Amino acid sequence: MDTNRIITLDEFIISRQKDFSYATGELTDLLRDIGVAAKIVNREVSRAGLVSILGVAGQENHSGDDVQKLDVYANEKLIDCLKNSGECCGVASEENTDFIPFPTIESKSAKYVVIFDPLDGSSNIDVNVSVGTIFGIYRRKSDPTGPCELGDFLQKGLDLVAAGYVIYGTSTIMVYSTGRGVNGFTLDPSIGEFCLSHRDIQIPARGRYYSVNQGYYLKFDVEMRRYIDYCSDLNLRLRYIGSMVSDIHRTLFKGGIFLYPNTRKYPNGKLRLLYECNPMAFLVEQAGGKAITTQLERVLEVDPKELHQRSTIVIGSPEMIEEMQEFVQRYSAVSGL
Ligand code: AFP
Repeated sequence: MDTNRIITLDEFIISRQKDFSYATGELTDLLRDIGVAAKIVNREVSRAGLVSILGVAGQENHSGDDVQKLDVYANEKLIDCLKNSGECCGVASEENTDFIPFPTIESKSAKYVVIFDPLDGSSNIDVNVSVGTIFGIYRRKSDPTGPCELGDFLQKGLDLVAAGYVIYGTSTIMVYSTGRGVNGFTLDPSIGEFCLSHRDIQIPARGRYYSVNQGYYLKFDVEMRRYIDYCSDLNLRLRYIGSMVSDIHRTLFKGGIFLYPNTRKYPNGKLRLLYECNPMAFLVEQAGGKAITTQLERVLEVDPKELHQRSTIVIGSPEMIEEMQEFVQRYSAVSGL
C-alpha cells in the first residue's frame, strides 16, 4: 500500500474489520455513524462564537427559531445518528437520566449498545476552549430478541469493544481503539473527511506534566495533597484545562499524569465512570498507559452499579501512575492512614 496516500476514517475502519474473524460489519458501521455525528457536532461547535450574533442558547434567534444549547444539540444528533443506523439497540448518554432503548429496524436486532458524553467540557465552550465527545461501545448481554436492558450498560470497562473521543479543537480529531492499538484521524475540512493522522499512538512512559484542579488542594485527602506536593517538588509543570478530553489528549501525546481525586463535595470523585473514566481508561491502556482510582483499583475493573456513577481517576503515563501508586501506599503505611 502507498504509505503517502491519504487514508480516510471509513477506509481504515473497513480495512480493520477483517482483523476480526467474527465481524459482521455492525461495529464498523457504528464507528462510521459516530464519525458522521461528530462531523455534524463539529459544524455547530465551530459556529459557537456566532451564537451572540445569531441568538443566545435558550432564546430565539433572528429567524424566530429556538437556539439550542450545544450539549443538548450534540446529544440529539448522536442519538438520531445511532438510532437511524440500526446498528445499536440502545444508548445511554450523560445528558439523559435513563438509557434509551431503540426499536428494532426491519425486525433486525442489533447487538451493541453505545454510551457517550456528547459534549464534555461544555461549560468552557463560550470561551473557545476545546471540548469533546467521549464514547464507548459494548456488546449487549440481554436477549437479542427483546429491547436492551440496564445490565447491557452496567458493564465493566474491561468489556468495552471499542471506545474513543472526538476533540473539537484547533483541529478536530477522532481518536479510537477497538482493542488493537489506538489511532487518530484529523478532520480535513476541505474534503469533510477524517483522515488517518496519528497511527498506533503510544503514550510516553513519563511526561513533564501533572494535571489536576489544584484549586481543590485543601479539599483532597492528605496523601493526595502530599503527592501533588511531590509533583511540584519534581518541577513538573501544571497543566489543567478543565475539559477532560483536552487534558487527556495532551497526556496521551506528551505524557504526564491527570488526576481527579475525591473532594469533600464529590466524595466518590466527580467524573462519571461510564461516560468519561472507562472510555478514557480503555484508550490510555491501549496506548500503553494506566488508569486507576485513588483507591488504587484499576478503573476498567470497577463493577458499575448505576448509570451515572462517579469515580475518582488517576490516568496517564505508566511509570508515573506506578510511582503515584507506590507513593500513596508508602505514605499510607507510614502515616497509618
Ligand atoms: P463540564 O462538561 O460541566 O464542563 O465538566 C467537565 C468535566 O466533566 C471534565 O471534562 C473536566 O475534566 C472536569 O469536569 C472539570 O471539573 P472541575 O471544573 O471541577 O475541575
